[in-house]
Amino acid sequence: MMIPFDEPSGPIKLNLTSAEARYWPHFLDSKYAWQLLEHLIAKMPYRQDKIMMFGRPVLQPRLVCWMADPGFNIKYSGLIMVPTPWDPEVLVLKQQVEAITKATYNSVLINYYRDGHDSMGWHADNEKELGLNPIIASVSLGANRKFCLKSNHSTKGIQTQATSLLLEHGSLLLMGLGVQNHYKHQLPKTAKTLGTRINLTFRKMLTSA
Ligand SMILES: O=C(O)CCC(=O)C(=O)O
Ligand SMILES: [Mn+2]
Repeated sequence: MMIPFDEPSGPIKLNLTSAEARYWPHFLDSKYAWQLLEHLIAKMPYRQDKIMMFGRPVLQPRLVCWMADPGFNIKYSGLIMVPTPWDPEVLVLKQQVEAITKATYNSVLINYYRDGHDSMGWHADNEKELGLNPIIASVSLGANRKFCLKSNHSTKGIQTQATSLLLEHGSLLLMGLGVQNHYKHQLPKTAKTLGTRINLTFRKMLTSA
């Protein structure tokens, strides 16, 4: 696969309180990003686990693949996942993400949303294995999806409104200092007819789960 050297424009600074986030809409060349999506759909070992919802086991509304340096397990929805070894294409992507975000990562959670019914609920990536101030870099491929952020704090007793951002094909969102500490995020379901999307969140695990 060709390595894209498309000069990415941006970034756009998100207007958040006590948190830093930046968004590069055209991080990857579009054609390369479609090829990468096809590769990740065909070649990665995904799993779909059952989680408890209202006391019943239900399948998670997406497929996942955990890839990391050897020995870095993740605890995810109460399950321990052992990493699959680095895929060479994902390693190239990791290096590009590291160069543009000026940070290093040793793991990535790959989420595969088959269509608009697949989703991820409100959460923060604040597991203790990520340390006190996680920096997470999120690359999106395929269908454009709405991503929502809401503050954990209220102003004068009024809960601040959630903000949303369209995560576009080939984009990069950097969730920097404060985002996991002060905000929650989600990728809501949608009734719109949407195609497949893959999101990769690059993380730096300080210890293994
Ligand atoms: O799919 C997305 O854009 C969000 C993924 C996410 O929040 C996560 O992997 O923790
Ligand atoms: Mn997350």
